[in-house]
Amino acid sequence: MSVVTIATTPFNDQRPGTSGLRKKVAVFQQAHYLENFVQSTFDSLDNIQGQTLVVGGDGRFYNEQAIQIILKMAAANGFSHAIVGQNGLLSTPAASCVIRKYKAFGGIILSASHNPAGPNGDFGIKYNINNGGPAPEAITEAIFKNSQSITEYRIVDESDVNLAIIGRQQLANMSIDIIDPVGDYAELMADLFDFESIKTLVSSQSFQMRFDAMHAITGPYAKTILEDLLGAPTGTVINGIPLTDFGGGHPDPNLTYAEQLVAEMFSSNPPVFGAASDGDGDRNMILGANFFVTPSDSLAILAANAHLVPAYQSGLSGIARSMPTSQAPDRVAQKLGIDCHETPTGWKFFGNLLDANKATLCGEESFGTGSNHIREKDGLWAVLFWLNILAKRQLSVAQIVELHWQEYGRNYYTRHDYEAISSDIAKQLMSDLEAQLPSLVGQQLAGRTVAYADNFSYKDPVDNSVSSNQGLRIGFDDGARIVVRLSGTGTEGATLRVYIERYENDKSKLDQDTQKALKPLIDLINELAQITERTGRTEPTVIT
Ligand code: G16
Repeated sequence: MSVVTIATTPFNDQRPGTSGLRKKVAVFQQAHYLENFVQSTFDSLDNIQGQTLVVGGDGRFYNEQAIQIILKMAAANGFSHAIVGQNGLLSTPAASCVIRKYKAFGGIILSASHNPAGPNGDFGIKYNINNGGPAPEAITEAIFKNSQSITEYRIVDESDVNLAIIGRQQLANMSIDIIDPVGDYAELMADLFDFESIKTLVSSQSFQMRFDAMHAITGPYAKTILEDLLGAPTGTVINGIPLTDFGGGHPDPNLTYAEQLVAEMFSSNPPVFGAASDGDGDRNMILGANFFVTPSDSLAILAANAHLVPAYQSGLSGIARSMPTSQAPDRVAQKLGIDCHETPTGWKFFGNLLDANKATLCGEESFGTGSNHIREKDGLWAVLFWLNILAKRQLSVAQIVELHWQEYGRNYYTRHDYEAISSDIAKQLMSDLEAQLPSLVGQQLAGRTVAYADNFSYKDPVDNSVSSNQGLRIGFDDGARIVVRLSGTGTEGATLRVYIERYENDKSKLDQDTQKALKPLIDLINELAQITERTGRTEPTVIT
């Protein structure tokens, strides 16, 4: 076999963030940059000889070139088999599904999620373990450590693989199966949900829906599942052709970036159901006619209605949410008599809970929801879950949410993002705010008493590992909370995220404007952290 060993030197910026390594494309295109990270990843894994690796990505610029390099390095490092999505495509949830279904050793997913793509955009890479989920911190830290001392990498000197043709090929000692990226995933969805009821719903004259794939990976998945298998009319899926630059857009399914869908759903004659997914297909946004469902409420509502879905009708073992996600799911868990686990931001923290059957449903405020069917969050899964509920309850999205608030009370919730601010200013803001925290406890602020103020630390109940420094929290005696943290997924300067929530159970006060309902808390954190003075920003870049 034609293995070549290439001498290299370390790059100092290869520590994976919230979800893998994300950098500008130009950074990845530097000589040896991708290779160093891939070799550091393989070196952090034991016993890869003779194993199967799944490889695929969201189709963004540089996806195919990166896959050719990764396959040649996988062959040189001893993998005997690779499974690759046709044309290098696999959504993140589909990659998780394929890793689990074919009992692969792990997978490499190429994506920078919702970050813009193209030659001047972002690229990303992450390693997933054999449960189909993102590598835990012990592995990501080992990768980083290896990347700091790497001196060489191994690659086979062979011609490129033909990624376009489904079937088996050989690359040195490694066989490669190029698979249909959609098939296994669509089969799994059909196992989980009541497709017959959804078919009846989506084909009825009174039901119109729109799914915005934002020119990213979910186009082919949504077309196959929603239009071909479930019979939704052609045209239900918009922006359905994946483009290497996502059409110049920002495929982040939120009220700011999913402009076309939002305009239609808030028009005078809107469809009754709208949804969007992101670059790699793991996020979702759910809309009704003139109605936005916050991701935190969505998780709570899925949990409260899970008995209507075949896969979950026998009950949930627990729920898990990230710390900054609102406490709406906690109320459902309490009613169901199950635990609601609170983890740091990052889907990787749910893996152990799902594997140990301590949680069935998981979710994050960052437009991610998922379950134990795979080990990634899953955009289309959430859409199908909502369709299944709508089909069974025969109510509108707004009615379902409002009835939920009537029963459980409402957690008013918002996130304010200040993107691309100076890293130094952001770090100083965080450390100055953290220094104030001890003195806040017991104080009366924004009309309520501070019950606790700390930097969140998480002890995994399965392996007892501890992750500290996971976000600053100010909690009040009435359950209101303010959380401040820096994003771990940006590639330009720092992104400050401020999360604000308060609970309301007065039935006459459940339909207030969110920003107004939270104004005293928004003003408070702006003052405590001196956001405008320090960043020069008078408004957040994105409000969700
Ligand atoms: C990733 C992670 C999520 C996280 C989100 C935001 O999502 O998988 O768990 O909530 O980033 O993280 P941060 O607040 O650190 O930017 P995705 O969809 O970008 O892969």
